[in-house]
Amino acid sequence: MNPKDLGTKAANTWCPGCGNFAILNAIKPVIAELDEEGLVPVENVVLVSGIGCHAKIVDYVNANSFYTIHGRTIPVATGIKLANPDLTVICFAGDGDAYAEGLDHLIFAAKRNVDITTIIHDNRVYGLTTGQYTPTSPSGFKGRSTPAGLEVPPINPLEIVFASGGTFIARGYSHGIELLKDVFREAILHRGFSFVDVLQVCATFFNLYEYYNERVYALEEHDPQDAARAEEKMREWDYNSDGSIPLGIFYKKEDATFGDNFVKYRSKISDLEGAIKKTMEGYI
Ligand SMILES: Cc1ncc(C[n+]2csc(CCOP(=O)(O)OP(=O)(O)O)c2C)c(N)n1
Ligand SMILES: [Mg+2]
Repeated sequence: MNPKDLGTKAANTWCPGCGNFAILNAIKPVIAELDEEGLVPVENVVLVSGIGCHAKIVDYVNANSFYTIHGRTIPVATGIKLANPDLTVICFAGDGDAYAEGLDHLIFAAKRNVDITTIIHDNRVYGLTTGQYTPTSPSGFKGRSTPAGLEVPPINPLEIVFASGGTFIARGYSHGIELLKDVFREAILHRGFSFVDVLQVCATFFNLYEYYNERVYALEEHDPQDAARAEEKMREWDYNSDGSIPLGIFYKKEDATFGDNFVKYRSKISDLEGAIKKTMEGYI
């Protein structure tokens, strides 16, 4: 399959220079390649998005998709995966979507190890609603809702997902698509909850290209199974500092998924139902 076959006729309304183009141009060849290799047939792919500039990505990829409401990308994706475990479910969420209104869902998906891939378009701003701060906006950020400069420090989403039990944690950057492609491919193939925070520049409301270009580097000779080292790397840049910004796969671990545990629970509960019925029969 040619990535061009995954294009649609929908008019693209992202601003010139938007980092979402890189995510779109990275995900299409990955989906095409996985289909070509027989690893993930495209008809089994479901894309799920929230509400925001990022969410429009599902209009631009010719695959099954579901537009959810703001902040509810992950629970809808979880339901789809539980209902049909044969599907490969990929979420596209914004930083507002996943770290503000939907943060509880992110934590629980990581805790439960739901077998879905979550790609966060982390532009560190509410793009669609024209420039309010989000949980990853740095201190001092001046936007629509904080014209005098934000006084609250940002969260580090990688550490939150790690602390919650996430089994695949990565960071990408929307300048250049090769690293994004590698990370997306590994994330989709990982069995369990895959989390990719993409530093996706909003050219209109928070243009960080220069800032990132001076600081990003790709993780090399890093063992993603080394949890202590992974955490150290996640802390190297805390979203508010001037430190170097590592990109790539920080952490990876094989573990039972929510689906595995759900099946286990179902069989235990049916045994229990039998026992309860027997006890009740004694009373009737
Ligand atoms: C339930 C609900 N809450 C709030 C909104 C308003 N709203 C729409 S998009 C958005 C923020 C989008 O920011 P983000 O998720 O970071 O996406 P981006 O536009 O930056 O890609 C908000 C608050 C809404 N549509 N629905
Ligand atoms: Mg955003």
